[in-house]
Amino acid sequence: MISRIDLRGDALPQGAALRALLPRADFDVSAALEKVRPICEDVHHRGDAALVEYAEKFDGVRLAQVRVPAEALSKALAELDPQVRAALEESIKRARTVHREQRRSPHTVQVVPGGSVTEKWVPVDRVGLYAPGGRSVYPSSVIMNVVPAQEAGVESIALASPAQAEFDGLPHPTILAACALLGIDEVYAAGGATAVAMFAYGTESCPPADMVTGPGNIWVAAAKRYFTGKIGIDAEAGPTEIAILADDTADPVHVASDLISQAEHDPLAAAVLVTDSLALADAVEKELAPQVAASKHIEDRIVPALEGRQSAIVLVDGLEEGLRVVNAYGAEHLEIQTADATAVADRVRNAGAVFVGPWAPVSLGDYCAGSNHVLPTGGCACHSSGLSVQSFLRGIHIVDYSEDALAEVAQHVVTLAEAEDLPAHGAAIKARFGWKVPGK
Ligand code: HSO
Ligand code: ZN
Repeated sequence: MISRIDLRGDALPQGAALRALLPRADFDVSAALEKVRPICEDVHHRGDAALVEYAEKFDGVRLAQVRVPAEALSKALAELDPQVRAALEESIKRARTVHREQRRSPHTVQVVPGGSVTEKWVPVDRVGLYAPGGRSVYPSSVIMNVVPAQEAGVESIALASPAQAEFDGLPHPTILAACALLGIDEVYAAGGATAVAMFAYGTESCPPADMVTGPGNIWVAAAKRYFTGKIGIDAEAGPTEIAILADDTADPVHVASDLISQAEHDPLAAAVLVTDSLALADAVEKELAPQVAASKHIEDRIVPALEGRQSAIVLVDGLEEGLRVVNAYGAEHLEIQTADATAVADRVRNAGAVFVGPWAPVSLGDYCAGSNHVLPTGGCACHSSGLSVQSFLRGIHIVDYSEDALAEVAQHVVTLAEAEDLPAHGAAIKARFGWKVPGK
């Protein structure tokens, strides 16, 4: 059911060579880009009319309007199962507790007497958040996007999620209820690339946004790539990934269930176990079969995900090698199930989020740890972070120099300007001192 990659024996290669030995899905965003380009441009030129047409084509439903009426939001909240409501509220509370601490205060550095640089943090004015709605209807992702934006102080927050035929062209009621719980009243029934284009260009019913964040399928990722440089995006999210670094102290029942938990998302989801224990590898493999058989999304997602080339059990000589492998892989989620898991986790450099020990499974982080579940995939954890308050802030330098402070450094500015053959740069200094360099 899951393949093995045996890296025992020989010395492990370095960096990219090691990465090339590790499993990963093909996620060809550039091919999808060609397909989303005309759709995005159509939304640009025809606005709401295009959104209505695409909802009919892709979601099989005729929209009465693109913007979700306020009554639909309050109705969804009123009809929400009380247990789901309580769980969403707990998830929101914990996410707020963590994200509130990520706010940043302005910071001033006195470079010289009379010369200072302050960095102030300003939230993006308006963001569009995307919550998927096809195979995956995740109110938890609404929380993971909305909470950091709100805690960052973003004033205008809109959310889009695909129209659902079974709900008369509205997004899924649990998505709407989550919005209502979070105080988001600007919601649109728009899906995939069309939603990203709606936020990027604006339409008659939706003002344009400065930034779009949120998970999604390959079409959402392609649309985000299309708009890179025009608006802010968080990341091109790919299929979800779990890597587990485990030794012979790990419980194979837990390891197997955690691998399956993320395989459940998508046939392209990746489940990777890295271990120096052949006994654990065998036990996990044995344990997978009955657990998979007892799961829900067996044939359409879990089996193809576990059997796909993106998933594997990777055998290594020891913990040191295991750490090198997981650092080269840069998983979206990395569980450490080893002796002294805290010390091992401390040595992880590349991962979207690290889950330490037997009581912190990825499912906890998906819903109720307080951490964010919008995380870098596809190895992007080697250079990027998950969604946070910081994602919605811009740091602006405020440069404040007095006449004396400028005079003191004027010669250096003029010298560097001349060295770069940019004399007008130097002239902008001299003009302030009677066309001379002060002190000369
Ligand atoms: N594991 C997914 C997020 C999610 N899980 C949503 C359940 N619902 C990507 O981090
Ligand atoms: Zn998940």
